[in-house]
Amino acid sequence: MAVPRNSLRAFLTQARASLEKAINHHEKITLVIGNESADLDSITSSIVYAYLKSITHPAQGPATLHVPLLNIPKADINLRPELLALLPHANIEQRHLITLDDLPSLTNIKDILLPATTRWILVDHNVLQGKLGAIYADRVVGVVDHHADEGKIPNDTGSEPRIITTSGSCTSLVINHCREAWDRLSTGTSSTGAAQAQGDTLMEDEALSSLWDAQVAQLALASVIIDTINLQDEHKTTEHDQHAVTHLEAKIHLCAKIGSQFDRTEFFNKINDAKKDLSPLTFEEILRKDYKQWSENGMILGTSAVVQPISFLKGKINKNSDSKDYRALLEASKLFARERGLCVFSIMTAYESEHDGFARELAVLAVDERGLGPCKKFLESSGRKLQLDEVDTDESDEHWFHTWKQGNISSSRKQVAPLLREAMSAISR
Ligand SMILES: [Mn+2]
Repeated sequence: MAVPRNSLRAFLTQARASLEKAINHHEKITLVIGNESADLDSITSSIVYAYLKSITHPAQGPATLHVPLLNIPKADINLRPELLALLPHANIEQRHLITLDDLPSLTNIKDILLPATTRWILVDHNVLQGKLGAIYADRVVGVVDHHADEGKIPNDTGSEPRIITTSGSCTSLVINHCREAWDRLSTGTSSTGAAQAQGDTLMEDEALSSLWDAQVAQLALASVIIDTINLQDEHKTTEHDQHAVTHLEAKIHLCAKIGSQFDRTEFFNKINDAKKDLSPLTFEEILRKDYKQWSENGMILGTSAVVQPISFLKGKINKNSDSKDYRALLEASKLFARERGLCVFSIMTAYESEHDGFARELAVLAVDERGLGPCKKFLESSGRKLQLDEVDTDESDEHWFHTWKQGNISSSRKQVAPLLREAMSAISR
């Protein structure tokens, strides 16, 4: 389907219509999906990739409409205040986002959205997980990711990218991959009949397209600067991120309307403040907000990344009682983990501490007996590497639960989850 150059808002409306058509008439469809934690990076990677790929032409042939799919139900959008704060900058609203709720029910999806009619591009992960993975993993045709390569995507992806490399933000890799084609569009003769601005004023094509570009650029930039702490985090920031920021800022400044008042630090503070504000969320919602799970050796590992310290979580649960007591946290975590059939559950916090600056903590729970061996193994093999410093310990008969200060602050879930998975796969069943 040919896609005219258009605003992100108009594009998302068209993408939704195209998905509906594919579902109702078994038409071919290309989907771009981020990982199931659906953090800001996954969401902007899929939207920006889909948008830019849809409006730019590959070397041969016309552009293909790509549908960006958020890997969460619609209700979970509300767990992401940083996304809600960002959407107005891209002139889009919650209702424009396409989520798992827009797919047919998972029980009969394969009869409606026939695997053979679908193509999938993975961004911000490189293995399609869960039920979608069970049905559509063979239909993955390309990937852009910054996690460890799990070797599931063929080496030759033909005309689609196979980019898996270290960077602070996956969105940076998306931008750098698409920027040439995007630039060609801006300098080329790309104007379309879509130059009718809202409010019925006909704007000059160039002013309009630079506004659209600046809106998309802000959407992308937010993830890059959130994931690299405005390029200040030396452990995470790479050249890819720096190049992407330079490019995106230039796009923003090309638009007089947005560029004249744009300040990157101010923008970072705004989105980051929204991200850290967990006050409206319940304990369970906080754990769901940035959640990932893996199957390993017949066991399931669940992990929640949280941007406030464990003391904050204890306060959420304990409310009026002693907020130092870990037992309520243990019980509430166990409940969350059991609902998901987990053997091992981990909470990883990262936050700004008043006294020590940036800090991390780790909590690990063996949810049932099977989880016990892997948990012990993990502590034995990775405790020193992560510089784990004991805070709470419960190794009574029914529990194995620890919380630690994590001295090694450069290890995020990207590093810690593989260590847990290694321990799980090393245990003989
Ligand atoms: Mn990411």
